[in-house]
Amino acid sequence: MQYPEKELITILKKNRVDFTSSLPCEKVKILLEMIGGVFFHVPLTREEEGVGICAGAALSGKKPAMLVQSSGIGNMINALLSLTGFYELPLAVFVSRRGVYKEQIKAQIPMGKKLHGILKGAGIPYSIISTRDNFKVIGKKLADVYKKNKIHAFLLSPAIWEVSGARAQSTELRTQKNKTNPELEGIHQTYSPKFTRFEILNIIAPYLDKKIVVCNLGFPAKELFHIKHQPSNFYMLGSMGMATPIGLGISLTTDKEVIVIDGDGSLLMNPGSLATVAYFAPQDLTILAIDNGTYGSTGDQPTLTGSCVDLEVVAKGFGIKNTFKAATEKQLVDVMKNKGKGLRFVHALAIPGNRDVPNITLHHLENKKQVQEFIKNKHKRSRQRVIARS
Ligand SMILES: Cc1ncc(C[n+]2csc(CCOP(=O)(O)OP(=O)(O)O)c2C)c(N)n1
Repeated sequence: MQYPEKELITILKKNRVDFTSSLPCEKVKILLEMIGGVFFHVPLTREEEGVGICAGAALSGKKPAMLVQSSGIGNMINALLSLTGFYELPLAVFVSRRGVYKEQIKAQIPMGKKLHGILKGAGIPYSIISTRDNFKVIGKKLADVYKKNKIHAFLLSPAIWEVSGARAQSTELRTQKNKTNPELEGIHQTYSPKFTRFEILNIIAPYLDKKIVVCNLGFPAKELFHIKHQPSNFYMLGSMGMATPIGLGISLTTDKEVIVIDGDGSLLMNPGSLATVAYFAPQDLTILAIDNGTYGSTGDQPTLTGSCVDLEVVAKGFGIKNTFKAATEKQLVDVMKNKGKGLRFVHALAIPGNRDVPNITLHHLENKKQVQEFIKNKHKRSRQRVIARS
């Protein structure tokens, strides 16, 4: 049995990496778990934040390394150039490269394919690590990173982890653990939620009927598609953190009710969007944050809502006046049923866990077309109503 995760950690240790930070990708969930156990590790809310934290650590003489998904490079590039590169600080970036090898999620392809070009254009050197055999190059490049104060990206193919014995063992353990002990503290402990995201979606599904629904990426979108597809559902497949901004954009430009189904990890990646929402306070927008205290879609790595953050307080702090907590079926139904006009933030507390549903079969451009047509027809009808009344 092979354990590529352990081999990589040994290389990091040999090169005296002593500070790590990460934002999860499903493909490297075992490696992430191990890194957290071995090194000083900062779990991030956004990849860009890690560039700053690692720069600070490098100023104190540490040897930092990050582990992120290829999409996360998009969030990091400015800070990599204008901070790490500009001040000649060291940073090793391990990238879980998506979109090029047996990729099931089509939205990963644009960033995955363009990654070379983006790094080349930015002048950031990189090594392609397609198999364990390529691990040989990592040690030498790492030594350079810390000796010469350089950035280097290591593009890790998902093929490396396919052969890992640790992956199968850990998935089994995790499934057992989630059923019994979600290990959440803070606000989750106070409210003791009972439902998973899938169960919450099932409870609220009747109240989504014919509303414009913008749904968070990953399992939330897949589960909603499975439970209740309708032409007015917009499913995100990538662009983590954009559910609430997309909902706001629609809400500002239509007179129809919009419901955003967002997640704790995604809201923490881009919390400023709640401030923008509060400022504009659209007439008919509900943000339903399903907070399972984890990055559920990538293997249940804890987010900070599982310990110190209360998203309802965050929303209130940004200026959203109408906020609710919902942890029971009655609370969920009441809040979805009793819809007054205006902006609402619903903090739906959940336990971790995903339902094993198939991928979305609807083509993303067909999805876009259906939503656009729904919005256009609704507009036409409401304009006709106005004309009829006058
Ligand atoms: C920029 C970026 N970083 C990381 C990912 C990988 N990723 C996809 S879904 C997800 C978790 C989202 O968590 P949350 O919003 O809490 O929703 P949940 O899956 O828990 O319902 C992550 C980290 C990504 N798609 N894009």
